Amino acid sequence: MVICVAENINIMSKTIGPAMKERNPGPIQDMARVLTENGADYLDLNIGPARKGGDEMMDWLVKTVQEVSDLPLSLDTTNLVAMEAGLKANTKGKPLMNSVSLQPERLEKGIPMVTQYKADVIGLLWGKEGMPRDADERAAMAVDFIYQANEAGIPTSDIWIDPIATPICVDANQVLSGLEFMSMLGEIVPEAKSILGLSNVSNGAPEDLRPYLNRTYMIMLMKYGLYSAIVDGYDKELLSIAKGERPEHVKLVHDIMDGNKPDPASLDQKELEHYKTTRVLMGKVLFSNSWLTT
Ligand code: THG
Repeated sequence: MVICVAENINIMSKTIGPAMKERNPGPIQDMARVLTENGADYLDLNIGPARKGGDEMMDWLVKTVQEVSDLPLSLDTTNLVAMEAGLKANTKGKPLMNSVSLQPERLEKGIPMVTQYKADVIGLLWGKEGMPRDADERAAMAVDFIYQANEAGIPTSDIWIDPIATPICVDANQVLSGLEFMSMLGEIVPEAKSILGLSNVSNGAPEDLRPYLNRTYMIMLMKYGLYSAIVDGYDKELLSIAKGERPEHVKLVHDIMDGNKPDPASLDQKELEHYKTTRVLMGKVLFSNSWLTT
């Protein structure tokens, strides 16, 4: 089972963005209802950087969503004033702070909020020098984050480490490095939780093909105990996989990762899609927008 954080309530969306700015609850509450029905475990409320008035926006958004859904919330903003407003407005379950990075000023302000509001926190592996370059750097940063959070009294089980997923069309090596990191985290700090934005991986790929990358990558990460993922809450197939309802596809992908090559002629359409996508994500086949058809 993978905990699913629905990413759809975000300011970049063509319908939700204007509704947030106009404080129009209708489209947001409609979406929150559907995501809840679809089986999301958390709702991510993403207001972006929201430099001005982010606190008012987050306060309004939390209250608006809580009127129609009992799901716990993931408060997604880099503006810590807006983050605190969301934490104050929250009345449903334990909120998830998305996120606190390793940048010193963010840690300094973000960490005390975690304990004050009894929240969970996403430890975003982004430091002084930006993004980690490989799995070893990610592991070192994860240990550093957990150590500093523990020092402040936050138990490791409240920390969800996010190694930051990058688009496969930008750098296929980073996709592999995310997998390698996930296997390392389970060995170094088994009590720490993990989270990853799956849609980042397919960013830039044709819209109708993105779900294939998201789903197969999630299955690959599940091999190493992925705890949660930020997902498209309208992708019902992906939610089914996360809930453990596609064991045969999970087994197929994990077998391929173990080096067992299935006979492509024996696979049905869906299995073939997983097979081809696994090979692309493993770096065995170069990614191109026609990876499913060639
Ligand atoms: N880690 C953490 N938080 C995150 C991310 C992460 N928050 C933001 C992002 N990554 C996850 N959220 C989204 C939200 C939308 C999309 C991708 C990731 C997306 N939207 C479509 C697009 O841009 O084409 C459609 C937008 C719409 O709704 O109209 O792809 O990695 N901790």
